[in-house]
Amino acid sequence: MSTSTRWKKRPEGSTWGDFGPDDQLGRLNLLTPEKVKQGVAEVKEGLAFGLSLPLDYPGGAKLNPRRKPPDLRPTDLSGDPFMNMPLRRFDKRNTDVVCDDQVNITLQYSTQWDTFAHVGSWFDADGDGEPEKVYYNGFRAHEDVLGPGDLKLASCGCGEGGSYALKLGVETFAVKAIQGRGVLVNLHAHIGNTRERVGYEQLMRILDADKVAVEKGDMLLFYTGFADVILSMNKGPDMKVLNNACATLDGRDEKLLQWVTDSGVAALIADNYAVEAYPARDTEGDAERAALPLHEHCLFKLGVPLGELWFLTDLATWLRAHNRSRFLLTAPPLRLPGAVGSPVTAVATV
Ligand code: UVW
Repeated sequence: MSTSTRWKKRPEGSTWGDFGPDDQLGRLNLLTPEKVKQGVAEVKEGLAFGLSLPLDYPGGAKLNPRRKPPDLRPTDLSGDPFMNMPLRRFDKRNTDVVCDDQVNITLQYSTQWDTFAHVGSWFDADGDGEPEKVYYNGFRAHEDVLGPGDLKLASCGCGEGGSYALKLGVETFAVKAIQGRGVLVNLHAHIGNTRERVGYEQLMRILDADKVAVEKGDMLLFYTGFADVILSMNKGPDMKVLNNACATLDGRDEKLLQWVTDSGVAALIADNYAVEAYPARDTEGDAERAALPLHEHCLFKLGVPLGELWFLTDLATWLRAHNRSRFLLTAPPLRLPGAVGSPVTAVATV
């Protein structure tokens, strides 16, 4: 392990270096054995809630044209699709019938984790006056996070057109496993289905009204109702409705960003598209800054993973009916080396 940082300057208000010069886990370091025990202490009924949408929702590619629904196919041996395949084809004595499939999946199409390799920034980490493309803790584009054409791609067995996060990839989250205490904020109970950008003041009012306490190392989940609207569209998302549906966090609100820093939350998760409003910018002639300020703050500066498009409805309904907000959250991503995001089938246990 190196003792010196890979940067000379760190972004103002960042945690770079605080968890060590080589850290790739950020605030997930706060998911200590103590934190897991605090989560386990919230298991009183033994009821488990699955927190994933069907991974073929939202449906189509309208929510984000780059992201396509999963394409599921049988594996195939010399042109024979392995679906309902009688193994007697290979040996007359075999009685087995076998199905075996594969998927081409956009990792951030549906319920997902964003890693710290998902969003970085132009920043002068070398202190030489020239900004470069850099990620959490000073990891570099083209050196640590590789894309098409990067020479190092060959070292990870990728073809020229491939991509591979040598550092900050989702496998680091998978090895950590991501388990601890979850705390749910029910924004939908206060805001309903109207689009509202929730800033610091409003969030504090809601936490206060619902007596929700957030402590260092908690994973914080926001139920907005957005995933319910998506589900109601039956894989035909209507962007006119979705662009104006349900609460989002206001990433432009500096006080909210400061609260994310001060609260010590280990992860931010929502049932909506990007946790924050996207695009955040809504005025012409705005100053130069991130299109996704909460992403920049969490993924680039603090090392706080973002969970998006989770299915929180059943959990939120149960918690509200039982006057509770805390639970055990278990949410490992796929252990897929080199990926910058991952589907997640999280479980909340109350
Ligand atoms: C975007 O590219 C908008 O990413 P995310 O899935 O994090 O919202």
